[in-house]
Amino acid sequence: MRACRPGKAGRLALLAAGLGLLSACGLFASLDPAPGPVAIGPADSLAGLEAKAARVVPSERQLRWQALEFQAFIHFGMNTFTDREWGEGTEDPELFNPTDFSADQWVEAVKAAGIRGLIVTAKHHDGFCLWPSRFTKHSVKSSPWRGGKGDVVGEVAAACRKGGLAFGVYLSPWDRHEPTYGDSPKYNEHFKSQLRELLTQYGEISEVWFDGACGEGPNGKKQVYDWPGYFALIRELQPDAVISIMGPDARWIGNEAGVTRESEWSVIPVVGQDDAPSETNPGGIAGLDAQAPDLGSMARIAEVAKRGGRLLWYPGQVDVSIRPGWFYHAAEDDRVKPLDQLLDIYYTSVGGNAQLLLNIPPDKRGRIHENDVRRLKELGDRLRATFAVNLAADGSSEWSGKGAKDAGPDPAGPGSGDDREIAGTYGFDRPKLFNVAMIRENIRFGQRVEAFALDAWDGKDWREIARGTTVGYQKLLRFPTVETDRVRLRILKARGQVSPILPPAGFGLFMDPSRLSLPAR
Ligand code: FUL
Repeated sequence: MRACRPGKAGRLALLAAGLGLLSACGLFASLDPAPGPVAIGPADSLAGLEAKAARVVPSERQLRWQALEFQAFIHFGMNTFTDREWGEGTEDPELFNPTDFSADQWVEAVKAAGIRGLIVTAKHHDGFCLWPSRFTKHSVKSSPWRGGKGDVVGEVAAACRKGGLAFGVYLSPWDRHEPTYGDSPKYNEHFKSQLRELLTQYGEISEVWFDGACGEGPNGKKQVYDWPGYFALIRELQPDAVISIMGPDARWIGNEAGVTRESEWSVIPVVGQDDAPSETNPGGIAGLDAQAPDLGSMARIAEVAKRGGRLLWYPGQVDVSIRPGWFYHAAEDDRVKPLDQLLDIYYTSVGGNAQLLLNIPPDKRGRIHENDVRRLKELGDRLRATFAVNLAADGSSEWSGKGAKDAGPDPAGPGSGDDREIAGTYGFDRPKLFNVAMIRENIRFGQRVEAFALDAWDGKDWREIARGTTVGYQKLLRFPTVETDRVRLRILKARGQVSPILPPAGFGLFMDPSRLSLPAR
């Protein structure tokens, strides 16, 4: 077996520079990667649509966001003290009084799980602000906590910075306290003023999370949100911040149970040309049903093309709580999700081309409860034990078949057409024992794999140990323990070329020691 040392980064840089020059001359314009939307319409053939889908790539801010992989969601606020999930907006600020608040304890607890970012509910639907906003009295400044001088958002931002976590804010557009809510222009100004405070007073904000929930009934208040105005303000003040859910950068996975699709696509077709979110269909921008079972197959792309629309890079985020509720309830202290369930969620989200946003609600002390702290540490210990050593890192690898060159931004060419099976073979000088595999596409060049299979050499023949559909940012596979000195990854179906998937960054084999006893198949 031949050792493969492709010097990939350098070659890709040259390739990208070359294509840049060619496209500047107009020669390669149609093959450029497209960080923005790509229009699709009824005139596009299936092959044309496939080539377009292969060109769609993430923005730099989406790339950074995806690499966070696993973030903490922190629901903390008035509901923590009233034992509710949705406040009415009439709660007395006197009730907000954490007795032993520690943002450093939150950061330490979530870092133990391997979490890389944190998003705090700066304002939930009840309108109570965790920072001393100048635009309402309904905030920490009217509470007894720290004599009305406290600022939860400020302390959490500082603790995240100190602890090396990305810091994001959840700001509920629906506000049950604010009197201007429903007087659309006035509330929009109010909301933008609050956004401006959050975006200018707390350093770098990595993500702004806009919740789509609104419980106003048919006789309730009707607020027409100025989404373009909100987005423009965020882009102006924090250009690197990802706008999630009711925003253009990351979509809701479609449920709050931690479930991803078998085929999770980041290249998503949406009907129409409007980035503003749909209020009748919360969870993403207009033209997308975030809960639909199929968001990105070629059949779905063709269906949207018939009506006219766009292809977007719009990756999924999985928000799920470690307990039944989003906010802390003492009655749920014994209902922290078991480790195995959290691991399943981790493997299917972080390992299923999505980002995991795990909610951990601090208690009335303002600390993460001991039971949750313990579970987070167990989760982190297990992940660290599994992923400490990439067993494929010291092997040799060979990438063969029609796509056996860096695909770059060109989706056509070798590897395209009907016969496009390509394979990577990874060999080791001695047998390895493993039960987890990692596969990654280089998403800078888009998401292209539609089906793959993983084989192990049993001494006489190849034996399939796993198969799947999409890969995207990362696919993690679990299977009974295998011992072999050779594995093979076959790409069975792809939208054009696929860059070689090489260890250690693109391909990995790992051993989860707690599952060592599972028999080899
Ligand atoms: C929902 C909200 O209504 C819940 O209270 C929670 O914040 C969840 C993350 O989103 O839409």
